[in-house]
Amino acid sequence: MLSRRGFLSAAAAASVAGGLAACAKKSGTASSGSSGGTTKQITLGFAQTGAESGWRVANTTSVKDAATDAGINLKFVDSQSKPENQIAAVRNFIAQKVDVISFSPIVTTGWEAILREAKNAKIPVILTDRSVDVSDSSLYVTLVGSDFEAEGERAGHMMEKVLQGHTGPVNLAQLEGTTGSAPAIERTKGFKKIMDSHPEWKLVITQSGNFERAKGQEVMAAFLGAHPEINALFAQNDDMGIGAIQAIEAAGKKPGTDIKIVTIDGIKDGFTAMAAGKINGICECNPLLGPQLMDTVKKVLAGQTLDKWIKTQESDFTADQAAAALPNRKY
Ligand code: GZL
Repeated sequence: MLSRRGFLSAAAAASVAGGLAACAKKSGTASSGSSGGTTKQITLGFAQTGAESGWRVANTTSVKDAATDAGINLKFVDSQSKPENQIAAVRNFIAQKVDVISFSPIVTTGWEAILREAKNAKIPVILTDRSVDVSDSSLYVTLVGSDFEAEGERAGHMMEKVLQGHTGPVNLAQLEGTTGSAPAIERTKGFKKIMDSHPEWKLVITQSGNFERAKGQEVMAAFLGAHPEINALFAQNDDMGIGAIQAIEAAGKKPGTDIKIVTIDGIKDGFTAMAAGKINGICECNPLLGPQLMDTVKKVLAGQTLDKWIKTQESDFTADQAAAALPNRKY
């Protein structure tokens, strides 16, 4: 199985090496549901992961609002965080002969068969947010989303910044996202690169909090029971970090002071916690992918050749920037 980075560079090489025909095919120049790009309204089938976090709720709003603005008929399914539901939704879109299918895969594996069914039905697939591990790069046209490994590295550098002036051992805890999901796999990988460059950092414990606030609180409480020496936390999304704050305070410690905290996403609640000094740094992961997705849908149906990965732009914020940034946060 190719890694995401290896897989994408192979796909890019393939297209550069004269695979334009393949790209045209990948870009889904025609679809069984379209009438050759005339005035027929585009129908997009979108299978969302669920509503596990503030990030996901903002992402859903962005997709729905952008479909309305673009005049695209959106068939939206909430997969309730169950991969089997998501696959069933995609199969249903195929049966309905939608023009394009898009989804944010809950986990990276298990997609080969259903993506082949979509390809055989000549319905182009656009991934948003998260990627899949497949051996055949033509099974989807492109991914519109963030570079999660880079986000993990950014979080590592943010932790370096936050720990400046810290003396003594660094006893790290990590709250991972949904097991088997691209963001969890790749953020862990990116953060580890930076962590491994610091012999004085020790990862005392790591476990999934499933990107959920309540689970983050539950797991962090267990962490602190087993390792009271923890003095730094990397939470792979704001919601788990906010849950962890509740556990840290329940243990009689000061989040942001006794335990330095770095998270990823940048939702309003994360900025509010950071403005209160309870989170020390946030690496943004932009959920507002709707407009980019609708633009990509139209380009695919117009037969345009697209890059295999359309990356989203995002920034990093430290606690001193939180109060000023908060009023401008869009999600
Ligand atoms: C990242 C996205 C992750 C967010 C979480 O792009 O897949 O899933 O970081 C969300 O908040 O649940």
